[in-house]
Amino acid sequence: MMQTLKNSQLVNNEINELIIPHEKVAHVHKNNPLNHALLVLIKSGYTAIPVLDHENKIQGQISKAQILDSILGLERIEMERLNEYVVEDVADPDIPTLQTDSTFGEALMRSINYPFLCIVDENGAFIGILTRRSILALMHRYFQQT
Ligand code: 2BA
Repeated sequence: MMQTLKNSQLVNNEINELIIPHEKVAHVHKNNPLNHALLVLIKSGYTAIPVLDHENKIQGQISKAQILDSILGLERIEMERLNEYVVEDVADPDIPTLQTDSTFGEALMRSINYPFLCIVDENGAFIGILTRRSILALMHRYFQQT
């Protein structure tokens, strides 16, 4: 079974259908003020979401924890700093990206440390995300079949 999974290309696999497309992914732009990012995170309910630039390229991800950490003063949470920073000041720029022809094995390995993976096209433009949930769902389906 692992051999089948290793050899399968995302593009040829049902997993391609499991990508949550760009327009359904909650995201922020790198120049957005931090208070906007916190609003999007709270409203969407997600822990972390992708950060894009104006050319639709992935710039990293931002989480509620990073935002709270960045406004933590010595004695209190300094809410006023939410207007002083922009997303790229606090976002994590080092997140892995996959292309649609990446192997399922790569996706599986990356999802060990990352709850979602950003999928980009050949020009580096953001296509959507692959969640750990969809990767596990596909694995589960394979296990049931074998
Ligand atoms: P978390 O926000 O930490 O969410 C962890 C898991 O909790 C999700 O796993 C999902 O099973 C559930 N969950 C959380 N919020 C949900 C909601 N509003 N609706 C339905 N289920 C929800 P995954 O589905 O594997 O997602 C992994 C991570 O991918 C999420 O971590 C979040 O950081 C990101 N993510 C998922 N869908 C997203 C979307 N449409 N826009 C932006 N980010 C998304």
